[in-house]
Amino acid sequence: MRETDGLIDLRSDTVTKPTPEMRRAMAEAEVGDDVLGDDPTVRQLEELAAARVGKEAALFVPSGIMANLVSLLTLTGRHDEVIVGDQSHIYTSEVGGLSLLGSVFLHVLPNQPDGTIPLERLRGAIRNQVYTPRTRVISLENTHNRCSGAVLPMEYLYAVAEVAKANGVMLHLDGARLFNASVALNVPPEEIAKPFTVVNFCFSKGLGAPVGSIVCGERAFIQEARRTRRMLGGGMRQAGVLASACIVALNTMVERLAEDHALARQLAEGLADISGVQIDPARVQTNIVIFGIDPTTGWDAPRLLERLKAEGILLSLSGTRLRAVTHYGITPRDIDRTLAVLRQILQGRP
Ligand code: TLP
Repeated sequence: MRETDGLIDLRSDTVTKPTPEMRRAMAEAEVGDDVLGDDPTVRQLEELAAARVGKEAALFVPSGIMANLVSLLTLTGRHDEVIVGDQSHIYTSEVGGLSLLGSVFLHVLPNQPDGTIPLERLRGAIRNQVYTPRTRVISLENTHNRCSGAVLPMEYLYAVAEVAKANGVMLHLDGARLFNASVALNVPPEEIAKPFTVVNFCFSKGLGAPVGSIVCGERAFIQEARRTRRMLGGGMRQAGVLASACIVALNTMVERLAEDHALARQLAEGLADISGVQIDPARVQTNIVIFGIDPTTGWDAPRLLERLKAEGILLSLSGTRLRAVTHYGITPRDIDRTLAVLRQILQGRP
């Protein structure tokens, strides 16, 4: 496994660099103008991705945010609303784009620490009166980034699907890290995707591709989604150069996600042993570790972040807490060093 160029970069699994096999595939990719439908490598990726999640068709897009936008703008219209969790990436980190671009309301319900939204809250929130917006979609996130990479239980997905069906509402999955959920549960991705009308996932996170996400659903939906992507300026020309790396990601980088999960577990358990760190290691199921700092240590998250940076260890903030994400290129030694440095800092004076 590769060392991370001196730095231990745990800011995100988006920091991964393409593998040698990806770089070779990119150099040799057969390409065409994808906006004109001419890129054979993009076609191949879309077919492969659709099959992997058990949907009819798929559409390659530049980013996870665009995947969410394309999915939800295509499913909704003016006066509609989408139910999302208050910790969802869509609500916390996408600049309100769906409302801004689509005149679509976000109906925000509290996420539980395990990433779910209670069923009774969902049922109670669905509305379609002449004086209300019309609930069109419930959007879930799996794994759940800000809930420490929580995996939504399969029974929960099916229960939400029933609520949605009973109320004529569609179901969308922000599956940016769908394959982390699949590996953690040992459940094939198509089973996780099954209850959802539309599913999107990212190649550029734990799967290590440099760029790219994908939207998957029924063929007629994907045709419409192509129009939405065009509107957003997301049509790409010789995109096979990127899609080729995504194909390698799907074919070679899924099973190794288990290594990231093991490292995250090692980190979470080590952190639980450091006085001043607030963490429930049982919450860590995949590759995201989120932890608080007891203020009586004299430290807070932003200052600790800076101090760690000076030691060559990069973390990020998740609200008022710290976040470490494991990924391709991170080694058990990196985790040991991160724990040792943190222990030293928190035991010393700020
Ligand atoms: N998440 C990024 C940051 O924006 C926080 C990260 O480092 O984790 N859905 C989910 C669940 C995500 O975590 C992210 C990115 C996205 C969508 C957006 O993906 P991109 O960055 O490709 O637009």
